[in-house]
Amino acid sequence: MGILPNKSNNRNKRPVFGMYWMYILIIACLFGLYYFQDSSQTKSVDWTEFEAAAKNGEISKIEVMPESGVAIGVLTKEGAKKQNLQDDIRGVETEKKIKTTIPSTNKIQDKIDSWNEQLVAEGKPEMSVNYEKGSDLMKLFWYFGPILLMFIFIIYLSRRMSGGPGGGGGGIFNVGKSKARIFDKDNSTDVTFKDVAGLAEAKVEIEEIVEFLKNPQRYTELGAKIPKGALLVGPPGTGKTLLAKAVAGEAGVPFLSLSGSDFVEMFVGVGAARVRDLFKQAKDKAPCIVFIDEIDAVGRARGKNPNMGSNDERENTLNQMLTEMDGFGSNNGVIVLAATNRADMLDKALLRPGRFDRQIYVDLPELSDRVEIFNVHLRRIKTNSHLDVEQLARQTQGFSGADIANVCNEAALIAARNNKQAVDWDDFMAAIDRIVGGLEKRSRVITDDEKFSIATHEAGHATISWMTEYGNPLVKVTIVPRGRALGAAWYAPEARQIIPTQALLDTMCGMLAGRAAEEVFLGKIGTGASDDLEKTTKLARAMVMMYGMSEKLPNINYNDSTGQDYGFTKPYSEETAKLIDDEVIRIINEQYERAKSILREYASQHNQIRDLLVKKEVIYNEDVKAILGPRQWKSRTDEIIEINKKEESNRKAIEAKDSSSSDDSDPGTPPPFNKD
Ligand code: NHX
Ligand code: ZN
Repeated sequence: MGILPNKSNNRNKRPVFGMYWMYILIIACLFGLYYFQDSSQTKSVDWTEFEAAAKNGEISKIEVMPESGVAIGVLTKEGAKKQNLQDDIRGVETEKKIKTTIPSTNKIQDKIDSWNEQLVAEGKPEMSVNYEKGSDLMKLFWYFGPILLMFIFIIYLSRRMSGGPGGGGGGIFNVGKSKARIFDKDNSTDVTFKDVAGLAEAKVEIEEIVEFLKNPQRYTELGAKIPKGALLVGPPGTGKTLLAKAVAGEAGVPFLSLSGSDFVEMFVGVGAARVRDLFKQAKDKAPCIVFIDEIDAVGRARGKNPNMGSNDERENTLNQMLTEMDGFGSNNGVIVLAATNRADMLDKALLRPGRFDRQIYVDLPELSDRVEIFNVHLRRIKTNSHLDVEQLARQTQGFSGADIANVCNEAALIAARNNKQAVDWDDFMAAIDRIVGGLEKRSRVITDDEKFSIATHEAGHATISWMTEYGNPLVKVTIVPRGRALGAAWYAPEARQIIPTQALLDTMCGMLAGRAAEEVFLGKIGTGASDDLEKTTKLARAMVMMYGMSEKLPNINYNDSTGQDYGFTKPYSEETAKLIDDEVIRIINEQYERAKSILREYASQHNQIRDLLVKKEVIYNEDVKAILGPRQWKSRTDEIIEINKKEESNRKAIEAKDSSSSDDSDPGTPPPFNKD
């Protein structure tokens, strides 16, 4: 994976080579500077001249470098005058020196000593001697060492940036190159459409894109234009990237994959340069597919007020992308796929015809899809032979494909931890609990008193959800601490296409039931219900502001689905704000009172559930059923399963009929015309 083909490899190397010349140039300049900026003037003299100067007291200091056999004398003012070195460079007072080669290094100290004796005798100041170990070269090193180290560090950094998986376009001097990873014949993904479970409709659409690339003439002959781009939209983990990978695996054309955030860099203009480079690369390789994951990183709607300014760079990148997509003709075989989970936040210009004109929705998997997804992941896992996959799918309402993969893996881990031969139902249940609720914390110390309150709270949830029409079907109730929660009632939420008002009210009633039970049966309330209250309040607010379901503000939606903030200005008046608040409070109060009255009505059953909870810590749907009796209302999930079964048997019946009757008559022949 991630190996770039030769062509772009060459392209990436050239600038790096050029850089070496630049480094050399810079180093040469520094050397030059060293020689010019040396603040001393040095004159080379022969030994006799040097000796004369020393004896005359014209030297104040001698530096001896025994290794190179050089002695340098720092001249006094008079000495400098004598040597004609008195000119100061640019008015800066500098040290003037004379330099000579020493005839015999080992006798130099004796010589200097004798000169000094003579100077002292004449009443002149002594010369100080300084032996320097290093040669000129050593000095140079001390001077340039730090700079050199810095350069090595920079080179190392730029090397590292260009390295790593994907390799392409790295290095601080290659910022303008696109970072696309390329999959082609030599290194393709081994994902195919078979690995994509569920997503039936999305698969059809995307298979058509593969068709466009494989035989474009079929479409162009009829005058159809081949679309330039398709947007995969859906919540995280639903398999957008997987779909794209499957396209790569199936199409048999090169596939350039990169993420929207790859365009983002701190330097100005880099994003746009990368977009340009990407499309250039794509055109070279046409027919091919470009896949941009998380396109919202660049494609978010451009700001309305330009003086904000902070996102200029992203806008440039987006503009460049729009231009590029307009720029290439529709029939040159480049199709751009992009994935996002927030299509509503994307700039409208990206979505107009000629750019990403097709949107492929990749939704959370439905029940039957989840069965398929489970089957795909269970292929790799050694499971107990009688694992009920359908039941697993029922218990994972609202899970994405990635979540299901996680469940399967977690279940296998749990089974392995317990030294099991195969992964069984309990492991899957534990895995689901773990993923939804976090780690179990049996070590948390809970007093009997607290246990009683927790059980009261949870039994309240259980009772209400059982006794309301739209209450979610209960799976189990537990008072074993898990994650941040001390106890929980677990439901298998029902996937409804349309949610009636009453369903929202019942849900709120169920969420308030914990607090209500505390009030009714304990006579005091605690802090624990904060999360319940938060969810309830959000739901009540959504009812008023989003669904237009309140009495005083019916049919009004103040929700902004484009994701752009109103900032400080609200689209409604102060009076309306007050009305909203009043309605939210009214709805919550009503449901709270309702919860309390239901709890009072079923007080004995509630108390039975509570006591059972205290005793067993975990109770299941059947236990609650034994106390409260079977629910009056039909579960929608059951209905769906019935519908699915009916459809399946219908299909089978038709198939059987087709295969038996296909020889007898040709159903494709239209009935003969009747001439009057
Ligand atoms: C605390 N936790 O924070 C303790 C440890 C009322 C019996 N002092 O409503 O556990 O009080 O029906 C996600 C999930 C906060 C976010 C659970 C944020 C729990 C849970 C506080 C049961 N079950 N409350 C519940 C609970 C608590 C809390 C959460 C969260 C309790 C209640 C937590
Ligand atoms: Zn609760």
